[in-house]
Amino acid sequence: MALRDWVTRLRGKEAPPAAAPEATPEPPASPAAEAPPPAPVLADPPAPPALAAPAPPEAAPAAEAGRGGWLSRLKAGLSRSTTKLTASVSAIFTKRRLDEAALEELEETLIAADLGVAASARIVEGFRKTRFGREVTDAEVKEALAEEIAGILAPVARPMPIDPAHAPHVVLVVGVNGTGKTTTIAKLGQQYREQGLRCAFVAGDTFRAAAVEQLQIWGERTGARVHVPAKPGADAAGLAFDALGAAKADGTEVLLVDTAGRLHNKTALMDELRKIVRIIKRVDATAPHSVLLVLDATTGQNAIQQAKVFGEMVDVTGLAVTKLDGSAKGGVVVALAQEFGLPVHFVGVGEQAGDLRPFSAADFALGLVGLD
Ligand SMILES: Nc1nc2c(ncn2[C@@H]2O[C@H](COP(=O)(O)OP(=O)(O)O)[C@@H](O)[C@H]2O)c(=O)[nH]1
Ligand SMILES: [Mg+2]
Repeated sequence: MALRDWVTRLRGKEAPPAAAPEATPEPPASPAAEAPPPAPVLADPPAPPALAAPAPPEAAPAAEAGRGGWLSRLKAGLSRSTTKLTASVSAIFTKRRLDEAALEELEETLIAADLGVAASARIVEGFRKTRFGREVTDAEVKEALAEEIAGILAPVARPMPIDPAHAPHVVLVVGVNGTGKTTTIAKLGQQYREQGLRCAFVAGDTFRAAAVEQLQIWGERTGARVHVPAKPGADAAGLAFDALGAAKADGTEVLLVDTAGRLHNKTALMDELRKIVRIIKRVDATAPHSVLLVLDATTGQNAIQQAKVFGEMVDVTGLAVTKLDGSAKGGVVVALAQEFGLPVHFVGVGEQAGDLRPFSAADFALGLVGLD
């Protein structure tokens, strides 16, 4: 099948990006959405936030301009990962028969590009079945590689379902310090607000004053109520309990709960996260409705380790993979998909509010191997 055909087919098969509930109208495609003004860097709050709608969802017909911008940013972001992979592929396959030695080299290249042992073996197996013994060019290999990678990613490219009927839908955001939890919450808060949802934040990383302040500033800007600890180090579970009670009373539709990420004290962190979940359930037995694990793509195999550890602590329902801009280890997303099969809800490709995007398997696979 021609590359274009399967990309189209694949995009068609993918679930649509996380969207506002049916009752909520799409944000208007303002001209600003096509040429976004400089948006604020979330970690550096003084600049006012760009309140222009984010690029419209990929499926929307009017989305082409926004889509192009997003794609080029993803590609630019992935370029360091891409170079690592494609240089080796080109070196191995310059009009060469796809024999055992070539397959072995390919497998090593994929492992070196952080795709993980299992995914690399699966991809090479696909090559063995369909192309063994044939003479191939590096261009053909890249296309086939993109197809195999997209096949691994497609099942996990799923939006994070938000059901405001939970009143509120509670999202517990977990992950190691520095991966981008607070930033991701701020970005989500802004995006949900633009979709017309009423959001509130819980500054549950109570020991870090900067995290509390960061959320307070973003709360002011996005109109989200921010539940802050009475004093530094206050009990995060108690804070979450009070916040959920207040959210039920004031009609909040999405409650985003920040948490601590001190992995060096694993037992204490596990106790803290489990306590938050337990206490939240006293207010709403169905909560938390989403447990979003934030992973930093620049950490490569550490992200795999973190997914394991956090998976033991709490019932992670999906992933956000941040810092894909400038990571040379973007291939780790393939390893995550193969190993855990958890939905990848979002990818982060920058520090601005619009830089948190739904994950598209086809775009990511093409970007990773450097194809348009
Ligand atoms: N380049 C880039 N930086 C990011 C991204 N997501 C978060 N950051 C930055 O990573 C740093 C840590 O983020 P923060 O949200 O404070 O992490 P937390 O400790 O998990 O809450 C901040 O400087 C963020 O601006 C991303 O997708 N790309
Ligand atoms: Mg934080």
